[in-house]
This record gives sequence, structure tokens and C-alpha cells, in this order.
Amino acid sequence: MREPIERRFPRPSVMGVVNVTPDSFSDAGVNYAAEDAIVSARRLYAEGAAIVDVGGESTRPGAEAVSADEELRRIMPVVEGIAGDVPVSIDTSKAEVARRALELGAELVNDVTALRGDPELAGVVAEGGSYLCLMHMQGEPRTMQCDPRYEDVVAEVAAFLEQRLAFAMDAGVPEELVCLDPGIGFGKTVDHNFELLRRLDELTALGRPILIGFSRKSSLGKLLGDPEATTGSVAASVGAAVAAYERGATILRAHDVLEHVEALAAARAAHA
Ligand code: HH2
Repeated sequence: MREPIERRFPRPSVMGVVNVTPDSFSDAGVNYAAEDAIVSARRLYAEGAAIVDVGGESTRPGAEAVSADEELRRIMPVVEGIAGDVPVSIDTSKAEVARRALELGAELVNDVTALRGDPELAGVVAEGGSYLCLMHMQGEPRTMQCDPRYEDVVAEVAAFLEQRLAFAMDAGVPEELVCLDPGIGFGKTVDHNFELLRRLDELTALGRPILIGFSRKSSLGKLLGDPEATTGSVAASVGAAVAAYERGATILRAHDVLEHVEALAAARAAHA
């Protein structure tokens, strides 16, 4: 069995993002061609990413779903092109996509539906022995930013993640291989996202490493005064990642890896 996820990804570790899509919210089309995605993945790894998250389906607000065939067509040449050289996380909700990526050596399955999207995915993860990220989302990408509401966002996200962790373990996924993610921007307002950071201790109390993906998200642009923002700046992303790390996050998912690695190294030195 793999070593526990917190040993494989010590705090803080950076997960680099490579979206092999024409429609992602912050880097649409940049890595849509496999050869460009391969170059990007190698660069992010060289810049200090512990793992690179390869995705073939955008989950931005309003995005339409893509078929498994199309997702495979996008990601397979990329995973093949870097397998063995660059540690791979596969950002998918589909069992078939995860299975093929794991066969090529991917070591983490990052599922934004927390095993609710495809009934076969839990079994694929359990059988493949991979790491797993379970993420909270209210609603679904097409509609999730239409007036999201919670009584208590942190309590509800914590209860959801605890329940999905139990589900994964029932399906045979060892607890030591799982990390949890509150899903910044997935059915959440600016206030919800920052409340989740402010009270991150209530999520670390679940006993699993926490992954945070605040990178370039629109809440950062909105925070800085543009109510119509669809993205956030690199500087604001780094600030949010450092704040998340300071509050106990383990893995920081980021598009601008070098800036995150350098900032987190400085933040970490203050803890030594
Ligand atoms: N955010 C995005 C996608 N996948 N996975 C996890 N675990 N956590 C996140 O916060 C997260 C995620 C959205 O960002 P991006 O991949 O850049 O955009 P898109 O979904 O439009 O491709």
C-alpha cells in the first residue's frame, strides 16, 4: 500500500494545475493541445509542484459536462507523455477516465463530486490503491453560483466531508490515502469562501489533510473591488494560499506554481 498521504505530501505541498480544456475559467485553451499541456506539466514540476493535476473537463460556473470519450481524448496523451517523469493527479469524476489514468501511473484521483458523480469511481480508486481527494460542492457547475445559501457554511461542509469520507472508506478506500477539500468557489459566495478559510480549524479537526484551491478564483477579483470578476490575481492567490497554510491546509492547488512554492517556503520557515 502507498504511504499515508500526509507523508507523501508534507505540509505545505503544491499541486500544479494543467487544464486540457478549451473553456477553463482562468487558462482556457492554453493547454488544450497535448504537446502544450505536456510542456506545462513538466515546467510546473520543475518549479516545485509535488504533483500535477491534469483535467479534461472544466468545472467553472456555467460549464457544460463533456463525455467520457472526449475527456479521455483530451487527457490520455498528456498523462502518457508525462507518466513516470511527473507525478500525476487526475481531475475527473468519471470511473473510466480515472481507471485509464491510474493504469498509466497516476497516483491521485481528484473528484470534485466526492464520489457522487459516477457510482463506479469508488471501486476504481479502492482497487487502484490511489490517493483520493474528496471535494465539497453545493449544486452542480452549470448552476452552482446562482445564489448559494447555507445556515452555517463551515458546519455543513464539515458534515458533508465527514459523510463522504465514511462512504469512501465503506467502499474500501483506506482513510490514510484520503484528503478533503471545502471546494472554494463551488456553490459559494465570497463571504462563504473566506469564512471557510477563517474557520479552517473546524475542517482540519476531521483528521484528514486539507487541500485548498483558491488559485485565480473569481472571489479574489471580487474581494479586490470588481463585482463582475471571473478570475483573481496571482498575488491575491498567493495571499490566500499562505493564509490557508497558516490555518492548517496541507496541499495548495495552484496555477502559478513557482510563486506559490516560494511564498510557502517563506511562510514555512517562520514555523521552523
Ligand atoms: N478547482 C477547480 C477544479 N478542480 N479540484 C479541487 N480538489 N479543488 C478545487 O478547488 C478545484 C478542483 C477549478 O479550477 P480550474 O481547474 O482552474 O478551472 P476549470 O474547472 O474551469 O478547468
